[in-house]
Amino acid sequence: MTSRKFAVKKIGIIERYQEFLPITERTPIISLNEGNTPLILAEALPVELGLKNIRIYYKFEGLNPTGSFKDRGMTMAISKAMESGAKAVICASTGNTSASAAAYASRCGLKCFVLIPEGKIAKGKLIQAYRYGAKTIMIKGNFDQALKLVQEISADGKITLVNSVNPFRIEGQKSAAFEIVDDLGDAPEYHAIPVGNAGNITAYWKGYNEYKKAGRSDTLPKMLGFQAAGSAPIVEGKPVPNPETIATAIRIGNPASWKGATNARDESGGLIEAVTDEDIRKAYRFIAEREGVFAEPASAAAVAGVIKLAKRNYFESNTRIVITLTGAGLKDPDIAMSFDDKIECVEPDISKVKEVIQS
Ligand code: AN7
Repeated sequence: MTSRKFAVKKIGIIERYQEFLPITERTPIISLNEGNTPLILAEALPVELGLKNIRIYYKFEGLNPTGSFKDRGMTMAISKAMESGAKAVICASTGNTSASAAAYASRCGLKCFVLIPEGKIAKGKLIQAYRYGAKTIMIKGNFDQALKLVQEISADGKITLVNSVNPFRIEGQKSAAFEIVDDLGDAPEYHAIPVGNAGNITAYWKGYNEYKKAGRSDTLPKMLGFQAAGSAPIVEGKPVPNPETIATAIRIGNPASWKGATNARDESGGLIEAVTDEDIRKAYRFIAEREGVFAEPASAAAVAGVIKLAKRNYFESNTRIVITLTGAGLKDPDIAMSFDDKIECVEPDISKVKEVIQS
């Protein structure tokens, strides 16, 4: 047998951006080829909003291996956990973190425990954690309570916490900002992003700053964060004890990276505002029906935010807006099917089918 070269090189965010990441020769790279997600030019949205000379892009993180941006942080957190000899990892989650942790843990034989709020996590995410083989535990409570529990459980160091309070998560997630600058040639003028536990807005701001410092970009964007109105602690300036929103991913009342989010907002001259569930539902349908991009409701919160700001003429012309679409639409089939435009079901008869086509 002659040895052969594999045509496909494994390349995830750690290999691509290693000089910006805290890895060593001894770090085992646990990867599912995450990152390198497309920056998709919005066609319908700027027209709908009457925005001339403004380009809007969707950074579609739903195309990561487990369908959300969490994979960027998880490849780092799990690789570092393996480097340190960990045997098990744990997280609290509104769904995507648990899906990602479960996948990366399964890849390297780590035990994984996930705590999720009962009844308030999208079905696809629950199925992911469970099928990737994590020990999945439902809590009769919310995310904030679950996070407190896993922090206590991991405090003695026997089980590694992989929520975004783990700094390696933020390190990995900042790679999305690098990719955007690599694609655009510089930072955009505005970056819109949904805010839940506030790790991601913190990570992007860190990424943009590090890239600028390294001479890879000349400018920094204004960071525009959006929370759901029923779950908007940063906007209200105090924790929300019983957060509610249809965007269950960001149903978080006391974000761990609160300070990181307000720093990003203040240092960048941006803002953090709330959008209603109704606005989220509209934006969610718009990007699917008019742009061909199916993202989950939490992601649509950032689109709703850009729509809200555009309506009050917030954006300057000759600028670029990047919107992070954090997760895939297929994760939440219940929301997808919750609208009035029901799917019709008819007899297999040509006249019946034609009736529907013509209606
Ligand atoms: C699709 O999975 O917190 O502000 O436990 O899944 O960094 O928390 C998910 C968060 C936005 C908010 N969009 O990001 C979890 C979790 C989607 C998300 C957010 C989440 P952060």
